[in-house]
Amino acid sequence: MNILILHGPNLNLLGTREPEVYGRLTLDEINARLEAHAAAHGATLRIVQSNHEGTLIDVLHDARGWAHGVILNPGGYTHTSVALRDALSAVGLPAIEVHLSNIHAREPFRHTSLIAPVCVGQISGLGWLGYRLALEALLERE
Ligand code: CA2
Repeated sequence: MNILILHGPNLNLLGTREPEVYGRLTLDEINARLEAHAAAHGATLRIVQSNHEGTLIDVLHDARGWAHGVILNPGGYTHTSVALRDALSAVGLPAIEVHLSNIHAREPFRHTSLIAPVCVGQISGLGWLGYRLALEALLERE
């Protein structure tokens, strides 16, 4: 099973600031844990981080050709990007939205996700573990 993991804007800064909100792990450390979990379950990951909306959309379009599922943390685009939602909807792959922090316990502008309605589900507030749980969920689906 091939899975795309997509990290949105500013997530490359993980581990450098705001550990009380986003945890202490760097993005590379999170990715290494996910790679280890995937390998143990015979799954292949492609992991991409981008700070650019268009790049995230291009990567989603490309995933149509090879991925069986998508795990994405759209970062701030969660709350603003109709274009990213349209792209995810267009590719038609099962997707799980992940947030490190609990977006529903934060500022009101973070309570709405434009992406969640085109996902199988959303995991929010469980830190890096949310990604692993999303991976487990996608692996169970097939
Ligand atoms: O909780 C999440 O995972 C978010 O997707 C993170 C986004 C935020 O805009 C969403 O509302 C919730 C922000 C990512 C910023 O990442 C940073 C990491 C370290 C230091 C500063 C920012």
